[in-house]
Amino acid sequence: MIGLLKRISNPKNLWRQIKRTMDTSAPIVWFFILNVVLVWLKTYAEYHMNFNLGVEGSTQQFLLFLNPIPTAIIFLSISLYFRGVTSYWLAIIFNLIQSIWLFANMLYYREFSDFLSMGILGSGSSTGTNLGKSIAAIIHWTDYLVFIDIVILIFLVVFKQLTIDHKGVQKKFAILTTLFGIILMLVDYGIASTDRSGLLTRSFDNNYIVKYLGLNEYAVFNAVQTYNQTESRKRAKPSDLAKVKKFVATQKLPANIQYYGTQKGKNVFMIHLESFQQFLIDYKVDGQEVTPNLNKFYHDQNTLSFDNFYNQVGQGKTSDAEMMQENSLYGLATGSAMVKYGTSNTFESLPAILGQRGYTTAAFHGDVASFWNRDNTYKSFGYNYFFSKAYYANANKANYNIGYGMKDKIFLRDSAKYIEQLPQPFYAKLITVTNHYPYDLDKQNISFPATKTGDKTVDGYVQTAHYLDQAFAELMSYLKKAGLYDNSVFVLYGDHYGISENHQDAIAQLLGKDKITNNDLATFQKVPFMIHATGLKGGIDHTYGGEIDMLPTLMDVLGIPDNNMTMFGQDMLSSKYDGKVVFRDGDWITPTYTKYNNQYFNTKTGDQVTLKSDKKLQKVAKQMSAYATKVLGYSDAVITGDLLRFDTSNSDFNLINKKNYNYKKTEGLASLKKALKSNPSSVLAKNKGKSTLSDYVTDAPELKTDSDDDDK
Ligand code: GP9
Ligand code: MN
Repeated sequence: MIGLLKRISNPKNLWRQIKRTMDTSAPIVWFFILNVVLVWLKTYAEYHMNFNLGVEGSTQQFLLFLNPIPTAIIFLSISLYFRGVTSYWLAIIFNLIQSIWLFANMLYYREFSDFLSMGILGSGSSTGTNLGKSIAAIIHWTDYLVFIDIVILIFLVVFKQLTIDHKGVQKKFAILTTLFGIILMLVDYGIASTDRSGLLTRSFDNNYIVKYLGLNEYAVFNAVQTYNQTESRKRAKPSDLAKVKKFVATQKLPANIQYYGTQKGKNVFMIHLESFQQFLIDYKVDGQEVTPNLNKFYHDQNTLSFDNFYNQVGQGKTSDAEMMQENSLYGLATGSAMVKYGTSNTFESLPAILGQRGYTTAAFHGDVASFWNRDNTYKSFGYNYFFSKAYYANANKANYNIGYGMKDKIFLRDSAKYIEQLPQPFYAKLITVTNHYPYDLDKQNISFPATKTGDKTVDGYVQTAHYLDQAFAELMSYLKKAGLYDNSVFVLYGDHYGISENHQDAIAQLLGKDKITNNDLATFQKVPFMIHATGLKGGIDHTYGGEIDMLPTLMDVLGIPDNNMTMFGQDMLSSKYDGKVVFRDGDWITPTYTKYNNQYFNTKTGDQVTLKSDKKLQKVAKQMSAYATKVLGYSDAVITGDLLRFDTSNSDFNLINKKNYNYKKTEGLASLKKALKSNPSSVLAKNKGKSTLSDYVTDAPELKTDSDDDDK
C-alpha cells in the first residue's frame, strides 16, 4: 500500500499508472470517462467562481453538483459509437464544444448577469461587433484555463502518448451509456421540479434553469423557446388581442386635470441617459457633485422628478428601455424584442402617435444604425428620421469615438445641425452612449476624479457620467439660444443600471455600507425620470413607477387621449395610480413591499420580512405575483403573437406602413431640404435659412483642433 502511494505521489509514476490502467482494458472507455470528469469538473468549478446562481439548501447544492454530468455523458458518449482515432477526436471535439459554451457564458454573465440566449446569438450581426468591444475588457487570462485540458488531450493524441483503441466498444455499451446520461438528466429534472414547480413553464429567471438543470440544458431549452416564438405568431388570432384589450381597459386610469394637456403641441425632447442610475443624482465624490447640471435640472421648479422610478429591462437592455418608453410594452424574457420582432411586428408607438398629430419625429444616435436592430425597428415605430452614425461628419474618426459610438459632446453638438432643420412641432429622441460600460474616457475628456473602490469597471463610472452631464448642459444652453427651450417638453430617463450586481463590494463602498442586501440591489435599480417644461408644475414626486409607465404619463402631459391603446403601464400622475413596479424576471416593488432575488422587504424601512410572519405581505405577494404573471404574459402575447396587426379598428390610431420610411442618408437629407420649403416651421426656416450652429458652445477638445469638422 505504502509502495503504491509512493509510486503515485511521483507525477511521472502517476501518469504511468493511469496510462497502464487505460491501456489494459477498453482504453476508449477510460478516455471517455476522463473527458466526462474534466467537463464536469470545470463546469462545476466555474459555476462557483463565475456565476451567481443563488443556490440555496442541500437539494440545490446537490443538483448543481450533478447537473454538468448528464449532458457530458450524452454528448461524449457519441464518441463511443466510433472506433480508432476518430472516437478520440470526437471526444475531444465534444469536450471543446461544451467548453466554448461555458467560456462564452462566463464572459457574457460577467457583464450582463445572464446567460447567452439564442435570441442574443441570433442578433449577432447587430450586437456582435459592439459586444466584442466589451468582452475584450472583461476577459481574464485564467478564463482560458477551461481549454487547458483540451490542449493536453490533443497533445496526447497527436504525439501518440495514448494507446489508441482500435477495437472500440460494442454498440450496446454505447447505447446504454447514452441512455444512462438521459436517465440521469431525467432524475435531475424530477428532483428539480419538486424543489421548484413550474421551472420550465414560467421561466422567469435563467439562473434557475442553469442551477437546476445545467448550462447545456439551458441552451436546448432556449432553442426550443426561440422556435416556439416563430410558431406563436402563426397561431395568434384577433380574439387574443380582444382579450388583452379587455385586461388593459381594467387598468386605465383617469388623467390628472392639473397636468392634462398643459404641454399640448410643444416639441418633445426625449433624452436617453445611457446607463444612468438615480443614485448619481446629488452624489458627490471628494466633495464634488458628479452631475451638477443634471442635479440643477432635477431640482428645477419646472421639473417633475420621480425619485422612486425603476428600470425594468431584461436582456435587451437599452432596447428594452426603448420598447417600454415608446410603446409601454415590456421587453421579452430572453433576448431583445426589438431585435427579434422589431422588423416584422406592428406597433402603436409614440413616434407614430405624435406623427399622426402633426409632429415630425426623429431619433438620434451616434452608433451604427443596425445596433439593437434600430434601423428596422424605428420604421415599425414610425420615426420619420433616424440620424445614426452615418449622418455625422467625421463620425469614424478615432478620437471622435469611445466604446460603442460617438462621444456625447460631439454627438449632441452635431445633432444640432439636424434639430434646427426639423419642422415643428417635433419629437426628437437623443440616445447618448459615452456613459456605457466599461466607462472608458480618453485622457483629454477626463475632468473628474474616479472613485476608489478598486474595482476597475466601476471606478470610471462617475467620470463618464460627469462627461454626460457636461454634454447635456452644452445642449441645453444651445437650445435656449436657438429658441427651443420654452416651446419644448424635456423628458430625461436612465435606461438601466450602470453597475451590475456582480460588483457588490464596489457598490457597498459607493453607498457607504458594510454589506449589500437584496433590498439595496433593488433600490440600485432606480433610474431618473424627469419631465421638464417651462410653466410645468415641478417637484420631487415619490410615486413608485417604472419605464413601462413613461408613455401614459407623458401622454397625459401632452393631452393625448388614450381610449383604446394597448399599453401595459399606467399614468403615474393619475390620482388613482397605486405604484406597482414589475421587473422582467417577475420580482416586484410596491410602496409597501419589495420582492427581489427571492426575498421580501418592507419597502419603506428596507427590513427583510418573511411570508410566514406577515399576513399583509402574504396578501400583497399573492396579488403582485398574479399581476406580474398577467402583465408580463399579456405583454409577451402582444409581441410574440404580433397582436397589434389585428388592431385595425382603433379610431385613435392608423397602423404604420413601414415602406414609407427610409433612413438612407441621401433620402433623409433630401427630405429635410424639401420640408424647409413645404413646411417652413423649423428653427432654420424661421431663421431665414441661417444656421444657428454658431450658438452651440462645446469644450470638446476634439472639435477645437479640427477647423474642418463640418459636413462636407
Ligand atoms: C448601443 C447602445 C448600447 O447602440 O445603445 O446598448 P446597451 O449595451 O446599453 O444595451
Ligand atoms: Mn443602455
